[in-house]
Amino acid sequence: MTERATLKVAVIGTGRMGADHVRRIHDVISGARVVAVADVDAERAKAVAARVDGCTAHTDPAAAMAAADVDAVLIASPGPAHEATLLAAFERDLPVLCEKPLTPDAASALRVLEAELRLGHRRVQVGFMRRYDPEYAKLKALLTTGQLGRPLMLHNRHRNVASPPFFTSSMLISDSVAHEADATRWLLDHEITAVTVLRPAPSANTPDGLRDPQFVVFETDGGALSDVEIFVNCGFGYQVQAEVVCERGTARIGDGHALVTNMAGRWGGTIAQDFTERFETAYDREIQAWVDATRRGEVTGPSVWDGYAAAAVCEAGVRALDDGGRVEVELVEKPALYA
Ligand code: NAD
Ligand code: ISE
Repeated sequence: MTERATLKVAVIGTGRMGADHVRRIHDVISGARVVAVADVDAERAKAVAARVDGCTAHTDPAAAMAAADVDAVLIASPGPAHEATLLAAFERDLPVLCEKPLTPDAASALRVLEAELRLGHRRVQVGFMRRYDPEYAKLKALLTTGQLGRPLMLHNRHRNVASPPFFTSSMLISDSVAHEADATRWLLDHEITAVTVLRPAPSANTPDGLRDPQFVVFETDGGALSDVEIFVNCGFGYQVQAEVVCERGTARIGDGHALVTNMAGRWGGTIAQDFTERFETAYDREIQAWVDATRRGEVTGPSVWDGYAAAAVCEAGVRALDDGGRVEVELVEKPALYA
């Protein structure tokens, strides 16, 4: 198989993640360079482009994709903007790394899926980067051996220090719990069939009107339960933990015990403060895997089907949050392209 020369990437959205991915492609990983960026905020695009030799800045994603020599696209704009950019990338049949969520709701995710089906081949890796985190990967490998027996329950904790000002109660599910929707499907190899959302009285440290924390329960078609504590204003740190309970044992990740100190009658360690710190290795491995696969002419990793399934789960979750009770997840039949 012939491997393509250096991949020339257009990065769409140069906010927190987009700028970090530009840095990663430039300074950390191999096989790619950024040749164009786009952001509706022209100054932001220019500032990021200025850090990379020969990189052009645009306000229109389509113009960045049409820039000289672009042969792949990394989308890091907010979720509601992903559909239009994905469809524009499909018009050029460009390989795409699309940050999670694929789109914020099931109908738009299904439109993207149908558009990729019309292309007739996979083009998109969705940015569910926990699959590339060394701890999650070890947990997945252990479950795949079958040594622990059938998974019965998965307990997830997802805590952020503070939510950004634009965060809404439904975004706790569609933007944050989207990760656990994917992690549950991937770790257990089950589809999620129903969602229930419970919530305690909001924390006093939560911005007015935000329903935070929430407790989400997924039921799966393999008869397992997966629960998620989502708490985006916990104040003390960025924590993502998971414990799987199986017929013959349990396994747990995310305790962050890399360094434990003993001093002056106390023991302890530090807690990461944001996702760029906790998941730095996962992002590096995710983007390197995308570049390597694209240069081989392949598409690997989380697919548009995974993005659509997570969107459908989150949509059911948002309905469960708003209306109460248990909401079933509705999925179309899985197309053969994603078998
Ligand atoms: P951000 O607000 O910091 O940056 C988004 C940028 O996109 C902004 O500069 C904004 O001006 C720009 N933008 C908005 N609409 C646009 C459009 N139509 N075309 C081009 N640019 C546009 O947000 P962020 O935190 O960087 O999040 C970006 C994406 O990354 C989201 O999908 C988010 O869910 C995802 N994300 C993933 C992780 C993870 O752990 N995998 C963490 C944070 C964010
Ligand atoms: C953000 O978009 C992410 O993806 C982070 O990983 C997550 O922890 C956070 O809650 C989301 O808002």
